Amino acid sequence: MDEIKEEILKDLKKVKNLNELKALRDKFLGKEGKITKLLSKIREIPREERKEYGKRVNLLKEFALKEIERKRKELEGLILEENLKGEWEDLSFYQGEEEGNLHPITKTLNRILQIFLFMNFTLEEGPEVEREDYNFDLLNIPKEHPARDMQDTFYLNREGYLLRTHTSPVQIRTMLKKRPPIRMVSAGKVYRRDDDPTHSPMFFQVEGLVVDRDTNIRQLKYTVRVFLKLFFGQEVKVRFRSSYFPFTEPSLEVDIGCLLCKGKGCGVCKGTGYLEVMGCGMVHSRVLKNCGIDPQEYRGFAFGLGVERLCMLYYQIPNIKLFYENDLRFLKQF
Ligand code: FA5
Repeated sequence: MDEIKEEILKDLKKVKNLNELKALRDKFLGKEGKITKLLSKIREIPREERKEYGKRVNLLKEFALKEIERKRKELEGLILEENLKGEWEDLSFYQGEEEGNLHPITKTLNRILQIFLFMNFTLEEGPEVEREDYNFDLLNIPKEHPARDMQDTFYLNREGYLLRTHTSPVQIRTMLKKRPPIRMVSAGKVYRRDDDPTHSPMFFQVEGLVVDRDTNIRQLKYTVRVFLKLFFGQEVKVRFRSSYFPFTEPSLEVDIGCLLCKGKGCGVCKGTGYLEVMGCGMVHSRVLKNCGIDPQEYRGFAFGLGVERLCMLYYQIPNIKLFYENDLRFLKQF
């Protein structure tokens, strides 16, 4: 029996496929198989040895079945592997007739962020469901400010929370979290109760903030100018006008020369030759203080722009609603 055991192991090593394995099984366990023969011999064994003999042959049979089964699994695994090699599929290979493309807002947002990352700004994130104090109070927006009115802001049922009306609360979050020098941009959706051809209840903004010891207004104007030239092209005209935001002092509004009439005056720029593209200013000392930054030691500048506005100007799109209708005739043009 020990010889048969060794023979099985030796034979199994030589088996290369399932047919050979079947032949091996027949050799030992088939009708005329070596183990089958041993089993049928049991009647010839003297009665007192029969029990021990039967036990040993059955153990041998179990051993043979187990080893054959192990080999079968091994061979099937190899076969599967072989088949898979032949059936390998390139999932990145696109066979459809139409390919998708990025939404014009996504494209514009990517371009804007690429420019700022190139200019060494880091990227920060903030939530769309925002705390009221981050969206208003810490930004020095007083309780009686019209932006805080129910007519302008989407408040949530949870006390003290709203849908952020701008990306400026990310300035607060960053200043509370990090110490200067800070040089960050943030992008995302914001919400207002606005609805007309150039205003949407949901739109995208990009926010920028720089805080350091020697930050000044010339750096702000330089940064904005460089960004707009990289975005619209070197020839674009940039103009700064004084303005008002509660969180910046002084505050500026930025206009670019109308891209349609080249500054001559047309319907789009309402005859002025210029189009407003963003707001900016030096961070108000009260905002720095609210975030635990000493305004005697540090100064900051910030800016905020509407992504739809830049996209509309860049691609000359007349109505903001076109972005959200998902009409393929529109989307396929980008
Ligand atoms: C702000 O939201 C300020 N937080 C920007 C800022 C940041 C100023 C940092 C100073 C320092 P404003 O409300 O003007 O400012 O909005 C900024 C831009 O968002 C606008 O120039 C406009 O392009 C865009 N925008 C405003 N409302 C809408 C709207 N309903 N739909 C589409 N775009 C809008």
